[in-house]
Amino acid sequence: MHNPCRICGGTVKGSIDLGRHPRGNAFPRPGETADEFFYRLVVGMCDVCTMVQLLEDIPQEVRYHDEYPYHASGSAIHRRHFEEIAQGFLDTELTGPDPFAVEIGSNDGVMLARIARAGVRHLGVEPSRQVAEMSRAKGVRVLPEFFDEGTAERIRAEHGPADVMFGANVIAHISHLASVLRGAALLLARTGVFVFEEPYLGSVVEKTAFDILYDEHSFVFSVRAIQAAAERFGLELVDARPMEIHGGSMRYTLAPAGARPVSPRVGELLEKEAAQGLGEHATLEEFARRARTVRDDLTALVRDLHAQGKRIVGYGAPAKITTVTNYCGIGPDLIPFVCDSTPSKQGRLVAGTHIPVRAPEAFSADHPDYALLFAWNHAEEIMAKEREFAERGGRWILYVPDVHIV
Ligand code: JHZ
Ligand code: ZN
Repeated sequence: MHNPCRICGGTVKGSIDLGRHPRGNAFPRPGETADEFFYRLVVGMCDVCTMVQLLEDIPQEVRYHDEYPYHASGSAIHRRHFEEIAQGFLDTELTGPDPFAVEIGSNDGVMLARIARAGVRHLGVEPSRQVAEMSRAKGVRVLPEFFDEGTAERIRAEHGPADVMFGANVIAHISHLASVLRGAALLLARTGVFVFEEPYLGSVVEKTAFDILYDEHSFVFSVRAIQAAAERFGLELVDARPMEIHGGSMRYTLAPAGARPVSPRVGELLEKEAAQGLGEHATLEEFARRARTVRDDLTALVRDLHAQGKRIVGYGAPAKITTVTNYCGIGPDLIPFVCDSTPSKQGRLVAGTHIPVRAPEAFSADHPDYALLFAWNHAEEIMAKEREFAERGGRWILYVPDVHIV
């Protein structure tokens, strides 16, 4: 399978083929599963600019609909993370006269609410109605649209240039990334910055975190690919910082070309990426082999425990659960339910495998023998919350970076 690169037009060769998958965040209601949408989950790298991308593209209106179920404020650690980002902007970039901040994909307003409380001019660009309403309730101003070049032009005409543009776990979702970068170049003040953080290819490869691959992640960014993409559209990568969040992310800072000094971190990270072989097809092919091993080990373990009469339930229903359960063929016969704290996911099913999602009380009311931790990036927070489970002899099953029991 080959495709033209969405950024530079080079050739993208499909190196990781995980087979047919439904949408990661579809979470259908029982009775809504008859005509589920499936696509072929194939990921590859551009042989010119090295951008890692999905080969098949699902229309954004299908993915980010009114009931988009992911809430960015769904974990205490995430809430703190986003409040710190907002405070950081208030202390540094938003100190001039009448500053203006724009967030792409502002979700439930977890970041912008802090900026709104400080009385700073801001605008969230968020097409999914339910989360947009949640942010309005926090005093956040929202434009219910998808961000692209045209939106950027209209925002600039109405509000003037932006001192800060921000996006978290959304920029890599936008298949028209070229238009977003053109839009950023249009909307940013000469002294402004475009900061975004997204799951990092280096961490995904290092941890064999194949479950980060699903329909929403049109791209998996690296420092090298973002540097090249920025350059094409009159921007410059001036900083990159690794983050722990979401199992390993990178925060990129772009500025108008030549406007700011480039941090030495950029060069250091580029060297590290070269040493890790991130720009090579062979690295992705090796990743695909390791993903198959994880799949075989996890399936064997779950089947074996089930055959021994052990009760296993799932913990957390992140979008990732859709990839891992569909890829491994794990359904409600092996995992009768998965618990998740997000109200909009409860009472629904994991797409494709139809494992029911229930409230966390279903877990604590009747502890199983084993809990398969799908929200592995929240392990610390969840294990602390569910200490009693382990104290009573319950064991956690993890599959990142390999299958193990703790
Ligand atoms: P979590 C999200 O992916 C969505 P997901 C998105 N597509 C993206 O790009 C990536 O992030 C990077 C639950 N939970 O954060 C809440 C508990 O039940 O790993 C969530 O449903 N109890 C935008 O969906 C899920 O786990 C808890 O105590 O992979 C975690 O989802 C905690 C802490 C969480 O994101
Ligand atoms: Zn390319």
